[in-house]
Amino acid sequence: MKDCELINFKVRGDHTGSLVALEKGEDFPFEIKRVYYIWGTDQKVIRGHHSHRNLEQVIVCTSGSCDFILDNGYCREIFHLNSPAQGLHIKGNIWREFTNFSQGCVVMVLASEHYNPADYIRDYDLFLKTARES
Ligand code: T46
Repeated sequence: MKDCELINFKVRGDHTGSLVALEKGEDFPFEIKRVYYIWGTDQKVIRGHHSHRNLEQVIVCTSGSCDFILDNGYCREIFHLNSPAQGLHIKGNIWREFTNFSQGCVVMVLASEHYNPADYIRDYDLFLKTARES
């Protein structure tokens, strides 16, 4: 799906364990202005239910697994995240829902902008209208 892709991070480390470093300009698509993380969500809960007007994010499941259901207004695609060495890059107006959280799942999100409630589109019909106009 356009504007949504999985990024494979370069994994460093040695026999003591693995390490991923994310630096602006080096294997990372934008300047990070905000980091947040989500944990303690029950398996069947569905989070998200929104899109963003002007935000890029890279989403990493640093522990456990979960499913991201992305919708561009025409089709839906499910991304199963289960590796700290992969990030789901989302840019543009993409409706997202995420669910199927494993025990101990931690989702870390790297965002291109500061938190701004006005950037959210939380009405699905409005999302469809804006997605199909662009
Ligand atoms: C997204 C998905 C993947 C803040 O105060 N600051 C923040 O930076 C964020 C992201 C949230 N909040 C507050 C707003 C709510 O009171 O935290 C509470 C939960 O946020 P929300 O219901 O938006 O959480 P999710 O899991 O539905 O969505 C979040 C992000 O908001 C969203 O941008 O793409 O994770």
